Amino acid sequence: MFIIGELINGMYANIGRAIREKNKDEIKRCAVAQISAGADALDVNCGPDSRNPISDIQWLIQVIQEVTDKPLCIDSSKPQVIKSGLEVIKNKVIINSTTADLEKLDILVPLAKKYNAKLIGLTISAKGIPQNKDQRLELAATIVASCSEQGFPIEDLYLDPIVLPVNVAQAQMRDILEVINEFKIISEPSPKSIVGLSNVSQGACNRSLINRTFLTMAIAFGLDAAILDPLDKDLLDASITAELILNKQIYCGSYLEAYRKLL
Ligand code: THG
Repeated sequence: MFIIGELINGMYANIGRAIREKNKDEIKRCAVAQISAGADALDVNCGPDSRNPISDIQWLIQVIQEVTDKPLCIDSSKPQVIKSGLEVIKNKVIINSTTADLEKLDILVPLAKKYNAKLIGLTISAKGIPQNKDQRLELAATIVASCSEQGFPIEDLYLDPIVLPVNVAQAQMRDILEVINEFKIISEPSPKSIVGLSNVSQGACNRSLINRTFLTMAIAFGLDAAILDPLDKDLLDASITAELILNKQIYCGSYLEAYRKLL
């Protein structure tokens, strides 16, 4: 499982404040803590309240690059913000994200090619969030087709079914899990899959339990990557154990410690 730490997001009060006050230490602490806990990459999102996302994203990326050379996942719905982030990137990069809208695909796929970036494609369009599996697959196919036409390598594309909160979209959870598996048969080579895990428990109680149960199930359906809270130790333990059960890790008495040493 490729783990992208979600905590550098202006949606969190401490990060929102650090961005406003240009408090580098708070951002650096958050970056190092997530990587020490096992994150393979870090999501970077200015949050909905940033008044200057174009300069804030550059500041965040530059500060984070002072403490790590892990890949950064530039998270914005605005292509200009992603473009601005790419201008200062030194680490490997994941573009988060394009939708299935052609206006976005025509800007973001060439940018991903230019910067040798991986690309996250949300199965969503200007028409809104799909309500069933067929609509999700149709949008996924649109994204895959655009990437192929523009010569972007499909194995660098991560399709995201958009995880909805279980307390408002309970009836869609099974579709979301099943489509993760079905993304793989859209093309050869297969696109990869990713979810924003914490969405599933927004507004619910027992958040950590809901997150790790969903993650375990999604791993069984072939999930490749997740944006999640790497400081949730039970969550990472569940992820490692799910991979053990699927025979992706070798069992030994202290497999959790052994696997963590490899992180
Ligand atoms: N797919 C992709 N990218 C994404 C998402 C996705 N990026 C953003 C988001 N979804 C993933 N990141 C988060 C980060 C935090 C939370 C959920 C998803 C979260 N935050 C608390 C809340 O809203 O309750 C905030 C708590 C606080 O304020 O302290 O749950 O799906 N590609």
